[in-house]
Amino acid sequence: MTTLTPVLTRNWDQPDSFTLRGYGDYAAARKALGMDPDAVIQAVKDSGLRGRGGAGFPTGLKWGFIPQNDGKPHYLVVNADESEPGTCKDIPLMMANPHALVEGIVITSYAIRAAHAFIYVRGEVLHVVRRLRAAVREAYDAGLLGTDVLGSGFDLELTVHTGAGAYICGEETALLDSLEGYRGQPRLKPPFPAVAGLYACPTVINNVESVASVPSIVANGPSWFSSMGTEKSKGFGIFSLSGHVTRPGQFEAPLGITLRELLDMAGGVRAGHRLKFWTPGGSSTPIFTEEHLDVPLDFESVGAKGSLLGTRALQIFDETTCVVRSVLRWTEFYAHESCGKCTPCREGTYWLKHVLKRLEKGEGTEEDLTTITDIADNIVGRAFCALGDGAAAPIHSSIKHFRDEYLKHFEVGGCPFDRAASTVWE
Ligand code: L3W
Repeated sequence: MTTLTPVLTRNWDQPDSFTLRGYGDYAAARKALGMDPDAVIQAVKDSGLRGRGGAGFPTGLKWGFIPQNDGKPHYLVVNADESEPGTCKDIPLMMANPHALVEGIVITSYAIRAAHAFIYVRGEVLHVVRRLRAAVREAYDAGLLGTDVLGSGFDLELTVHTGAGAYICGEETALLDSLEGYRGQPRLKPPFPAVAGLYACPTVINNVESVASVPSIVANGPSWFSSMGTEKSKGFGIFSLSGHVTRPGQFEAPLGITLRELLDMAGGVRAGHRLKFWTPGGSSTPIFTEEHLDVPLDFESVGAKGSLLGTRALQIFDETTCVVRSVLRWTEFYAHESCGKCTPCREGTYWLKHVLKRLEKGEGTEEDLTTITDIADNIVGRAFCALGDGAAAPIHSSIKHFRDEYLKHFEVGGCPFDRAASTVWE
């Protein structure tokens, strides 16, 4: 039986967890600042930490891409634009434990030789913005940021920048455009940000949870971190359980834990109901069903079953949920959030939304299933960024697992679910 591994969530229930006094004395940053920056990068490489924002790219490898002695400024940008439907880990982390992030920023910036770091956070989450700014102020006052950090000779400025609330700005290059003051739209890659990022300078962009995990790696050593998790998916991560679950919330556990185990800890699917479908990593990842309850939640195992670990946003739906309506809701989100830069995503999400609306009302035909599959097929791999592929994920997977439920909508001429009574459709 896998157990929880509270590291980032360790002090979340303490009333002063978000203050410097409640957090600690930045012992990991003190240790890192006494090391050679390359040794810090090597430690993160050895730990096996992979990006916690969705793609799982090796963090130490990404840091190692930053060219040295190039005469250009280097930047660290923390992607705190959490907005994927179901994803709710970075916001509670920044609320309860902002100093883990700030300490991670000090260490990461030192390793990649950056003198200026940014946290790009969603502007709507004003409570988080205030919490971050208070933590940053505390860190400056304590000599943990600014000139000559902790007497090491290393200088670091940290800016908290608020976005205006567009999902696309969580895509790393759109985020950079937004941070530079332009409309947030993805850039063509390569060049990757590690070569030409913010202001065309070498830039590391990491997710909040990735950076916040770094102090524990420096403090405890890479082998401590790599002793947890699976062969290729090392360490721990925050799994967010939401939806039809008895005790929703964030569960920090080694990668490779299963939904069955997590549900046991969360009190199971809400009383009197059973699991129908779920997302392993947010709405951009193909849906799973009951047959996937024992799939280890690591990058490889989830991938082998046709989905993605993504942000470990486990949205749980019981048998009272209409899968067609859920997919329609997600698709409306993607159509609204498509930035419009590329045709497959802009037009594809628009048409998916309209055909799905017809299907959900029971006014469609079986041919419409072919149409939405065709539209989704023409988005995957053809869109400028991952938003398009994400929009297609629930379409393909819901038709694969729940084709009969789509057909039932035409047969009864409407949605067969009684939403008000939340009854079971048989
Ligand atoms: C230098 C190379 N750098 C890759 C870097 C690249 C990026 C990272 C991963 O998508 C996923 C997406 C969503 N030289 C490099 C290189 N890099 N090759 O590595 O890159 P990539 O392209 O694999 O992924 P991505 O575009 O960063 C992220 C999925 O996450 N997702 C969404 C999550 C949403 C949130 C949120 O709301 N905050 O996290 C959920 O599944 O679909 O597949 O840094 O530059 N040769």
